[in-house]
Amino acid sequence: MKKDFSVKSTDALIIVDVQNDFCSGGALPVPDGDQVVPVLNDYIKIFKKTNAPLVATRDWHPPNHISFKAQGGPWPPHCIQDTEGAKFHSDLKLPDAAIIISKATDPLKEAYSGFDGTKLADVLNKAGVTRVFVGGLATDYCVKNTVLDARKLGFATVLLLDAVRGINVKPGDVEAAIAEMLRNGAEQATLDDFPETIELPPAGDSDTEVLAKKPLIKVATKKKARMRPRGKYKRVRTEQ
Ligand code: VGL
Ligand code: ZN
Repeated sequence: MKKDFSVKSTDALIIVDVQNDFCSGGALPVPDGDQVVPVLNDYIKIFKKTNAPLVATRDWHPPNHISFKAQGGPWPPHCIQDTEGAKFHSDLKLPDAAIIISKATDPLKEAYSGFDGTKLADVLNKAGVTRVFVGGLATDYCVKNTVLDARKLGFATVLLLDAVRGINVKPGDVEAAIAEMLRNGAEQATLDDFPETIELPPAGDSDTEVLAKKPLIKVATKKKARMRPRGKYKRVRTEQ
């Protein structure tokens, strides 16, 4: 059955860690991490039409964080508070009203989930949110842990498959992460599951600009056709 994820005011969009250090040229680049930016900008447009809260999480480490190699952790230093690498990708069109959640700020504690040690659950509950849509970086770390916590906390949870990319430290990690999220009750969606997509004005990137003179409906159709081959994501079968 065709899915229909009409956005309601009880929904929230959670954009996970779309920061310079996780994008090309950054300290811990996620392969093709930048590719989530235009897709997330489309989701942002959809969510701005409702009064649904829009949350952006950020990895916000002190310089001596336990996850860094010098402290015995697995990662190179990344997303250090108030550095260029910790800033959101400059093309991400975060609205002024976006709620920024900083996480993994305790030097002695790793925190991959946006809910871990933050006020995120409180913020969502106070806003009356019952369903969250999650995209960003990285599928196999912070996206996965944020989605699993959202499920544990009782939120209906939708993984935005075209707006996530993963690290794949081991081949298959991303696929396993997606399977684990779905097994725990997350649903999956892509832009074409949103009825609002058809009304979106063309995105600002170069190939859609060429198409901008044609009718809007054509732009939406063309965009959809191009998204599947370009993305590395793969649909995972679930029981219908
Ligand atoms: C992340 C590795 C280390 C993430 C954060 O945002 O997924 N991954 N710190
Ligand atoms: Zn980190």
